[in-house]
Amino acid sequence: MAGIGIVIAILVTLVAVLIPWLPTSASEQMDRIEFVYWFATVICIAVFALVMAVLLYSVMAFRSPPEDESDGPPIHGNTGLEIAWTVVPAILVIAIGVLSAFVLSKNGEAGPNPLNVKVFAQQFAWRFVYPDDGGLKSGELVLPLDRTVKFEMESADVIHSFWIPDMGQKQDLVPGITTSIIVTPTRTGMFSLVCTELCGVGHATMRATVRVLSQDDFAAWVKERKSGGGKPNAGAAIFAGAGCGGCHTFTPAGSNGEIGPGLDDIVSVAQKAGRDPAEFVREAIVEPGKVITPGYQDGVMPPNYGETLSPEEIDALVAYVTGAKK
Ligand code: HEC
Ligand SMILES: [Cu+2]
Repeated sequence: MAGIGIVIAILVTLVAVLIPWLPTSASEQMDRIEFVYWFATVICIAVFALVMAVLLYSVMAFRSPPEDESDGPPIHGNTGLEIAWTVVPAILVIAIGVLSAFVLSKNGEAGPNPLNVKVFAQQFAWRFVYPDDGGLKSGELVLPLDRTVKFEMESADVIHSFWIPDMGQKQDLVPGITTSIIVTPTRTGMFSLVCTELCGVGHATMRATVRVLSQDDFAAWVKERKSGGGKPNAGAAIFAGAGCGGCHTFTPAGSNGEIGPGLDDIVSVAQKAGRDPAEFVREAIVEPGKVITPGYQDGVMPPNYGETLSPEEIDALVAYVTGAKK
């Protein structure tokens, strides 16, 4: 019986270890979440192996011969066994519960000096604001390595949900309230932020890139973005800050989003349609539902840039996208 149990435990362990069920952890919080998973998985493997060993052994050892149709002997149970199979699982479940509660509370700790980042979600785009860095705006989530980040999140319309799979933590954004979540990145590189709450037709496209930089590179990025927010590149800063690059490929901005049409040839697209490029782009930004680019869906591009951006910001953006000035 012990032999069967060991074979089953080895087989199931191989399934657990050899298949990459989870992404490689990129945050302290994800490390703790993985630990809880492994803790529960080891318990599950032990219980599964024990139950299967007893079951398979019994099927083979107590098999009745084909001609035997008599009833089995009446058995009244076994008090010792029943206590054991009630108490042991109770202890295991409580252990998983206590460990989970501990990890949940640890993962909610921001520490003494977190970097604050505000997250704004709306159908179907993410925007990020860095209040500690003079209200810097970005459509890409850029984070420093090994620094705890506290996200404060708001939704402008429906319920969205913030999830960076490699970093484990997940939190809903609910209209009318501010929710928060803590992440401490432990690996540099590019990751994806996805919306995990079905929020409308564009839900599947509601993604943002997450870039984790060393602390020095992060400081350099902040500096560059702050100086880029001045007069000459105002359009570029707004393009980046409003999240346009998440959906549109635009070479001057270095963006490669593929959810909306590429904007590199926007001037000739407008001219072919017999329109003034600036007017065409302005309309596309302020009233995206008015003319839908063939092959793309209505209702994906956020409809309220006319309200969230000031008239000067829209002017700068139109000039930038049409290449009117650098
Ligand atoms: C969530 C994705 C998304 C975001 C964010 C987004 N767009 Fe769009 N955009 C689209 C889609 C999809 C279309 C095509 C459908 C349509 O015309 O509404 C589009 C169309 C356009 C067009 C017309 C293109 C053409 O070839 O006709 C322009 C110009 C444009 N967007 C500019 C912008 C700018 C500038 C921003 C940032 C302020 C922005 N978009 C943000 C998805 C997005
Ligand atoms: Cu969403």
